[in-house]
Amino acid sequence: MKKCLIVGKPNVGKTLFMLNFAQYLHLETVNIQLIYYNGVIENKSYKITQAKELLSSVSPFKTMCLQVLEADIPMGKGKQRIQVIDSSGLTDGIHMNVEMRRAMAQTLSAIRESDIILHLFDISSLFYDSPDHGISKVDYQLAEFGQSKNGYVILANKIDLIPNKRPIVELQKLFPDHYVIPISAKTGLGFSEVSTFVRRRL
Ligand SMILES: Nc1nc2c(ncn2[C@@H]2O[C@H](COP(=O)(O)OP(=O)(O)O)[C@@H](O)[C@H]2O)c(=O)[nH]1
Ligand SMILES: [Mg+2]
Repeated sequence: MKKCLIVGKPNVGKTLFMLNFAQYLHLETVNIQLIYYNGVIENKSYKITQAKELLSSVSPFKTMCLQVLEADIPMGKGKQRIQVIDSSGLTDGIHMNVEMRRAMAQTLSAIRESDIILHLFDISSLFYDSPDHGISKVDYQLAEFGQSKNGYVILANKIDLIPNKRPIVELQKLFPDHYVIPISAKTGLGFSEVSTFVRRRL
């Protein structure tokens, strides 16, 4: 089964995206497999609404393992089952907390093993005073890695929070070689484009 990994810095909306995208793909209940860096696996089953309350949060670093669910991507008259994988946020430098370091290392190996990489940015938090608009090194590194990968795409998330299109244009300028899809993990805007992107790479 093809693997579709969601990556990005903490708090950009990875977990909310996974759950609302699963709902968009008609899942009402999600069976989530939690895979910890030490190999421990837990299986949980939630209603989507319940999962959103429990798993997506205003406090960063809520997700400390890989969270895997299976969903069907529509393909013409049929569909294809894929794994959608939510990961722990990546940050620059070496994190103080050893558990976090291990969770991030786990995310890095998942990047190598995945067929499709959805790289999320929080478009509402770009600032224009610095030349790189406050985008971190790890985001640039991921984008660079993405150049060698056909299934890599940037998702410019939280567009429901921006007053105009400028942040989207600026982000596209920073990553001219990549396809950027504006989305809102909260409202579902842009989900059909994401679904089309995924379908074309299966
Ligand atoms: N307004 C808005 N808030 C969002 C969006 N996506 C995520 N959030 C909020 O951002 C916070 C972090 O989301 P979460 O999914 O936990 O981020 P993660 O750390 O990347 O998994 C939560 O409070 C979400 O409700 C979005 O598209 N629009
Ligand atoms: Mg999360």
